[in-house]
Amino acid sequence: MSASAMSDHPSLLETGDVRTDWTQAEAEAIYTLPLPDLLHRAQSIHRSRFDPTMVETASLLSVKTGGCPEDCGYCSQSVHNKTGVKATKLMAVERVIEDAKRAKAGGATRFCMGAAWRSPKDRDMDRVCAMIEGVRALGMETCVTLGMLTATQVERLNEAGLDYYNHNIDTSREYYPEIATTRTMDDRLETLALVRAGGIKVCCGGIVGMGETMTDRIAMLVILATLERHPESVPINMWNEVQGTPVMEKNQPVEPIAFVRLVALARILMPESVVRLSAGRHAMSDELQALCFLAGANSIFTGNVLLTTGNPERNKDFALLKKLGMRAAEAPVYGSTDGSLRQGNGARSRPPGSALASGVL
Ligand code: SAM
Ligand code: DTB
Ligand code: SF4
Repeated sequence: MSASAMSDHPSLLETGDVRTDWTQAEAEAIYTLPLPDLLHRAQSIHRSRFDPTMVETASLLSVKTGGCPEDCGYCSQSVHNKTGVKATKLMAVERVIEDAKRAKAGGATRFCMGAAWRSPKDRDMDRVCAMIEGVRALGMETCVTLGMLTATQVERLNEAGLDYYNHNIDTSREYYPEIATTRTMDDRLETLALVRAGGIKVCCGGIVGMGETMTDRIAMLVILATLERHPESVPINMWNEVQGTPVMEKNQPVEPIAFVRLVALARILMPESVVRLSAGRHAMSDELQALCFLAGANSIFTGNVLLTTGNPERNKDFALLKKLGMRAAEAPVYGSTDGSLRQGNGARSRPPGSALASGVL
């Protein structure tokens, strides 16, 4: 290597051991590497754990929309924001399973169900658990995002066979009070710790484009990468514009190369995690998404609606993957060979139809 920045930073030559002691300074040094060095390092790590041509496809359904008491300034579903989103009741189990069947027929391997709650009521848990059992019986991986949980609720979800719990930290500790005041970063971390201790895999990431600085974005990834165990799944959302939210006033479109750098940083800090290019793809060019895949992103949501906002048409996504010589994984993707086993739950067998990924090296 010529006199590139790599040689000035011996620690940057390391090749992707799983570490949980990252510092902000180290992360910033990686983030600011010359782009060729940054992408090379991210690709090398990505290839050491995953098939770089394979992308996981997940499908998302809002099973309970709107009317949420939390004041998250970015969200269409908060009662504090005048966004025109109509509040609905928790969906019937049968309708959810119909949707999951359609998602499976469309090739999705994971089905994620979201509810606009601060936390679920115990009386909601029976129905949510029935949804999880029904989706699992189709041979799909399950993920739910329901807000804050108690240890008993985690136990119930685990008994229902839940694979992943999504609970995002959303931004840095410093910027958090700017985007929500009815809950704190520590509340989020508490639920994440309960989920982890309960033996359910963790899906945790955040949002960029809410007026935060580059330092905040990096700090958010450092929080994730210094958890006792990295989240198995890391969704990176580009804020999807929602008229009537406070974030609309402060949002700053993220410069595309800065976004690619962030994806590469996530891949480098968390080598075995699946990094999902989540919300915001419908505003991204094919070229930007391609660069994100090169930087180590290996999961997307498919289907033209996320929870309440837009996502690219399925056909458009599959055309893009084809153009790039990439493909959707037909079985769940894991970043390590023991990824099929839950922590703290013994060697439970996988749901029918799932196998260790063709996407795993
Ligand atoms: N109420 C639960 C909670 O907040 O944990 C689950 C549903 S909430 C909508 C799930 C996640 O969606 C949020 O944590 C946030 O990261 C993401 N999100 C919400 N609105 C978004 C937007 N407009 N653009 C991008 N991501 C968004
Ligand atoms: C995540 O990180 N992104 C998804 C999923 N987890 C639940 C949600 C994106 C929501 C985008 C805004 C909406 O559609 O309302
Ligand atoms: Fe409610 Fe979740 Fe939206 Fe916050 S992000 S307002 S908790 S639905």
